[in-house]
Formats: sequence, structure tokens, C-alpha cells
Amino acid sequence: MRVPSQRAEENPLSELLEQLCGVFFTHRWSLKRAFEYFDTNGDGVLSPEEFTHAVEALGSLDSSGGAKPLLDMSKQQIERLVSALDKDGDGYIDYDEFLLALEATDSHEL
Ligand SMILES: [Ca+2]
Ligand SMILES: [Ca+2]
Repeated sequence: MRVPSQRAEENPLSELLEQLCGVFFTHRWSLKRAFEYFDTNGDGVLSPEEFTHAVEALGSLDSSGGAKPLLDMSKQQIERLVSALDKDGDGYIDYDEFLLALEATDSHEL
């Protein structure tokens, strides 16, 4: 086991979030645009199914050009991401929760 040197709370979740931010950046999507892409039934919250589907769709989208997919997440990783984003624990990710996680990641990256 290697010991994280910079940050005490270095974890795979932040890496997953950075992957997501990278994809949004590649597509020049605002977080609002990304949320709308994820929310396929338009009810204003992301279900775990919608989230999984969107991540998988993005993964195949980005690999179609022959490039290495930007998004490479297992179902388990996606599930962990969903439960990490779902701050109030209702099983869905609303826009505030989505923004909170991704804005934090975004500014952290820059
Ligand atoms: Ca929805
Ligand atoms: Ca929630």
C-alpha cells in the first residue's frame, strides 16, 4: 500500500469525479447541460439507472473515435459515485447535489 502524500482524503471517488469533469470539458458542456443529458426522463433528479446509463453512453461515445475512452467506470464504481453524490440519502441525485460535487472537483482541478 502506498501512502497518499498530498491529501489525507485522497480516494477513488475524486478520481471518478475528475473523469466526469474531464468528459464534460471535452464536450464543452456546462454542468447544467451535463445534468440535462443525464436526466433522460426530465424529472429534475438523476436516478441510479439514469446515472449508470449516461456514464455508459458517454463512455461509448468517446471511444467511437478510436481514442481511449475517457470514462472507464465499473457498475460498482458508478454505484459508489451515486451514493457519494446523494448527500441527503433519498436515492437520487438532484441538481444541487450534482453541482456541489462537480463544482468542487472542477475548481480543485484548476
Ligand atoms: Ca430523472
Ligand atoms: Ca439526493
